[in-house]
Amino acid sequence: MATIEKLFQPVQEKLDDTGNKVTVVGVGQVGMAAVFSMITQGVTNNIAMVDVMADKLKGELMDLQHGSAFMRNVKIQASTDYSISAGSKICVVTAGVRQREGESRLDLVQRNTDVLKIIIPQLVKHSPDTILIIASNPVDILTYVSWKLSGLPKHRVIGSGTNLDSARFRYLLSEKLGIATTSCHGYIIGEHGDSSVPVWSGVNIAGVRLSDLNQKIGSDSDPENWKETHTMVVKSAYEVIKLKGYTSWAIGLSLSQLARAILSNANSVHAVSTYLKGEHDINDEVFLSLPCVLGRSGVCDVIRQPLTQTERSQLHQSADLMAKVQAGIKF
Ligand code: 6V0
Repeated sequence: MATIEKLFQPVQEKLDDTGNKVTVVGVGQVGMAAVFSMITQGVTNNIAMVDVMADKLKGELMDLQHGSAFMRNVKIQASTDYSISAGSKICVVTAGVRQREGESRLDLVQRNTDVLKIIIPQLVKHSPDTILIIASNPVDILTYVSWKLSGLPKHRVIGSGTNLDSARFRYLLSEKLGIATTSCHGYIIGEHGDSSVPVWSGVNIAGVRLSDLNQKIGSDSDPENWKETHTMVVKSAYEVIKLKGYTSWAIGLSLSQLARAILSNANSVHAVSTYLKGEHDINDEVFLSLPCVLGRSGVCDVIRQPLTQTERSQLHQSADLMAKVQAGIKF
């Protein structure tokens, strides 16, 4: 009798499904930061990683598996073959080319659309019930592209959007005010990146709206120049890229937070890129960020956030830009 047979008295076949499987496509800086955040924060214990680089995949897989004893019973798989993604509740897409120093996110559109043409049909084929979370840039446009390519209902295709911008904003507010980031409430909506819109009218600490204390907050005529905080958010990705070559930890944590909201059916509110037609009188089929309620089925509600005239027109400008860029995409 073999050792294994001596050890086990079989009772029934083990099930493969943990109920919380997540596939991450792209094991670059962003993908690996997302994987590491999700498995160390206990968001999932079943990760599949897909990339085109077989050696990199194997190296990352082995390195993570060697950490198994320090994790919570995580099953990790990696392959260039999408069949390992089968049965994923969430597929996070971080594959693609990233911004070079000085390159705008919009410059990446066609290059990354071509990458998605390969990836999205494979993911949907193996996990028809999945929810897609797109992180690849330009994220709002690529979320639209993924929605088109996937054929999934709009509530199941989500872009990481301004969840990261909002986190950066809250951190910078916290530095200015000397209190914890988690106690600074505020949302950046619209386009992830250069034309994002800070909703100053809603920024508050314990319900105290800063716009009630400073009516000019966020405007050019504000003598305290709070607008600078948002300018720093916009510049921050470029600065990090200049300093370390890429951004990873914050976006990895942001993706992990979104995955947790969905897998745990949290109904928590996050600024994510979602189908915008019909919201705030936007008539184009574009994806931009608004605060959304996220649960097991994806986006459940969009929060009807009151916007000032300026915030509204900034959102419309972004929507116009998205529609214009989308019109030039070759599918
Ligand atoms: P990276 O480190 O170059 O990793 C990209 C990975 O994608 C590599 O491992 C590639 O091999 C892989 N890849 C390329 N083509 C394919 C394909 N056809 N199939 C499978 N895998 C493929 O880039 P990094 O991880 O730094 O960035 C990835 C993407 O995330 C870029 O588009 C960034 O611009 C974007 N980011 C988005 C952020 C957000 O807030 N949404 C934040 C940071 C970066």
